[in-house]
Amino acid sequence: MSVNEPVPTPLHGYVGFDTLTKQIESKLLRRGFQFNVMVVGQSGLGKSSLINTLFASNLLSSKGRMEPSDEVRQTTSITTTSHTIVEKGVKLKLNLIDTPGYGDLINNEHCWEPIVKYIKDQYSIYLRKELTAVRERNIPDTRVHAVLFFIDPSGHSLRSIDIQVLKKLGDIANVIPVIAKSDALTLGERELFKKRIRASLQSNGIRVYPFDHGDQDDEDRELNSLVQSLLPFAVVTAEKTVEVDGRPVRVRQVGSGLINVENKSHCEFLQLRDFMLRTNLHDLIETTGSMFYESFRSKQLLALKESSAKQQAQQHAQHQQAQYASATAPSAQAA
Ligand SMILES: Nc1nc2c(ncn2[C@@H]2O[C@H](COP(=O)(O)OP(=O)(O)O)[C@@H](O)[C@H]2O)c(=O)[nH]1
Ligand SMILES: [Mg+2]
Repeated sequence: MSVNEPVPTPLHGYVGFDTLTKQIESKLLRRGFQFNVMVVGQSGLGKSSLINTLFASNLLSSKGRMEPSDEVRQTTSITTTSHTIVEKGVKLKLNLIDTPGYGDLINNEHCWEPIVKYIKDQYSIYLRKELTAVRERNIPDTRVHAVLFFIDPSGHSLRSIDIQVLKKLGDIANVIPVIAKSDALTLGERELFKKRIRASLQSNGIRVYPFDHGDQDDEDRELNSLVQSLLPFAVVTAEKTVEVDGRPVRVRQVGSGLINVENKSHCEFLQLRDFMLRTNLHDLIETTGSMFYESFRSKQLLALKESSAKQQAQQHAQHQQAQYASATAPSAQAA
């Protein structure tokens, strides 16, 4: 045994450090958790409805709830709403970032710019706070932990604008693609569409969440490959709750039938929710900090270092020039 290796020593009485995990838990519970989700996709694809169905609350207003006389709402700027939801004592502070207007126009050439800017701005804000001399103990986290990307249920393939945007977003955040309003497709069409989308993501080198990274064990990787083979989640959102056998069931009326959105054979809403909230919520938050923010941070700091080195070299050259000029000036020569 090397000198540095600690020797397992038996305890002769109860010390109490087994409460460490409880101490951490109660501190975390008091503080709560921050989770920031962005939704990206054309108007009317059910972004607001999916957020409301995911968190089983009425968090974002959906067009479906507006009066028929209301004119079509098309916000073009990014809007953020904050909510706190509590489940069995666990407090989740939610920031919901809506990007209405994405891809709605005929010319969508630059429609992603505000979205990419928003994501990078949050990294930048966090970095500035982190670099101040007197740092806050808990820096408020507005970094986007998950981007739900809504694909039109056309049944054909991804639009070229979507490919471009997915590429850009996949490099800077955790992107989870979903097929919106998948009740528009038959099960066969849905499978074919999903297959085509996966092929398109792969051939375009688009990285979507989940992906393998160094911090994972075999179990994580197994879950990743299972979810990767399921992407994108074909979702249907709920519009009402009905009672079936005395139990509330969240459904959507389609034609004369009802779709139970929590039935795995009807759609993949449940798979998405379980994956996003029950198994990978912590990993989404963690990878945003340890991978995407870290990469932004190192690029920024490197650029800062380079520009200050350049500035120093410039100052040095100016200083030398000034010295040479004063040494060769007529007054200096005369003296
Ligand atoms: N058929 C169908 N309609 C949906 C679904 N999700 C939402 N909708 C409807 O689509 C309309 C627009 O939904 P909304 O959530 O406001 O879309 P957003 O503009 O993307 O936020 C509303 O009338 C919803 O009821 C779905 O899964 N299937
Ligand atoms: Mg909306």
